[in-house]
Amino acid sequence: MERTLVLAKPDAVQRGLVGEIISRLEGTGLKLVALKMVWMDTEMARRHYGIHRGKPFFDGLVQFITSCPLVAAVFEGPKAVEIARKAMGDTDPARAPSGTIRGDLALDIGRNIVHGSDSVENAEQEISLFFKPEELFSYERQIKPWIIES
Ligand code: IDP
Ligand code: MG
Repeated sequence: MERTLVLAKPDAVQRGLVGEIISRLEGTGLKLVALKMVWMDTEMARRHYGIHRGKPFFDGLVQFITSCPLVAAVFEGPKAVEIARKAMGDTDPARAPSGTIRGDLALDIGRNIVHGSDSVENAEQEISLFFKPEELFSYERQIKPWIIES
């Protein structure tokens, strides 16, 4: 089953929006399989955002993401990567539609409150950066047939 990494970023922690972010993603029907608070260090941040190294916003992004603890979660389900990113909306909150997390709760691309993996491959790498295998839970939900047809 597909998994994706979700981060309620330091701005979400500061603004008291962690519960709302997790709640909106739970509401999609995706299954929460891991959750913890993490204070990223510079090395971890540079690894997580390695693809953006050299871009003008990179140093500010690393500074921001390490400035305060964040909350990391793993959600699981069919098309988890795509479903979670759709719930978050575009990277720039100004372009994110109403009804999405960023569209409703953020204003600035540099303070867009949430991260979601952008591919299944990247999700696997990102999850392994944040979580040990034993921190990912495997369990059944009785409600599953009411959320997933087969
Ligand atoms: P994503 O978070 O929607 O996947 P990416 O393009 O991967 O977007 O960028 C990673 C993060 O870098 C964004 O979520 C945002 O926090 C930050 N970022 C991206 N572009 C800019 C920018 O132009 N200015 C400031 N921060 C940016
Ligand atoms: Mg990205």
